[in-house]
Amino acid sequence: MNFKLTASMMCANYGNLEQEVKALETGGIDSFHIDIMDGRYVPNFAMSLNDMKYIASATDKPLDVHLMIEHPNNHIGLFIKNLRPGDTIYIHPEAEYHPSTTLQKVIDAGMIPGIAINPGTSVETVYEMLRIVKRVLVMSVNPGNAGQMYLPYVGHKINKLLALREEMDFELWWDGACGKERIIENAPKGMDGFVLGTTLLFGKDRSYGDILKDIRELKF
Ligand code: S6P
Ligand code: MG
Repeated sequence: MNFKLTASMMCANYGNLEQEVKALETGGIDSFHIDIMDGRYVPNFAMSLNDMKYIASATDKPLDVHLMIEHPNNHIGLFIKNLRPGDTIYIHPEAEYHPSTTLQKVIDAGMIPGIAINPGTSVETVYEMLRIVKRVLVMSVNPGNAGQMYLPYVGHKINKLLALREEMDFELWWDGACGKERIIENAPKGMDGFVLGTTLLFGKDRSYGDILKDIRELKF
């Protein structure tokens, strides 16, 4: 089945970030998910610009930058400047007065524009933006922390978004508490990718390569 896997780098071991990046690459990860937080839009500070720049310098794989910051338009240039064409930038529409203006800057820079949809945000609220973006990140936990419990009501949103994909062109990705059950349930429906954090990938006593291989060999 053709789905992608990205590693949530806020869950990585910062004692040796270079080794983490290399081990994930060798293990077959498709991209690196970078959770940028400002302590205002979400109640945490996870990764910041320097972490992102370092990981960008340490890999040729795409970066998948999830901005959990207020008014991303004020700072979007900093991120664009340090990323490559083909990298993805997700914003949270609630955090912006004019999200489509911000997304246009991402498009103009040759990057992939995305929105992240919080558990409490309905598909209808972001409907028009689905025409602009190329990726939709469905949050199945409230943004801000790794290691949270999956919120089951979010599952209903997936079917709605999959139906809308018939008329609009975007990829659908899962972020939050992603376990094997979530992949088994959603990959066959056509979900394009999954963000892997503490639930499935980090802090285990197996290599990243073994874990990623198991996921790719899941039986549906
Ligand atoms: C949450 C963030 C996510 C987490 C991811 C961690 O604010 O956007 O990307 O890092 O959910 O995975 P897990 O399996 O620990 O929930
Ligand atoms: Mg994220």
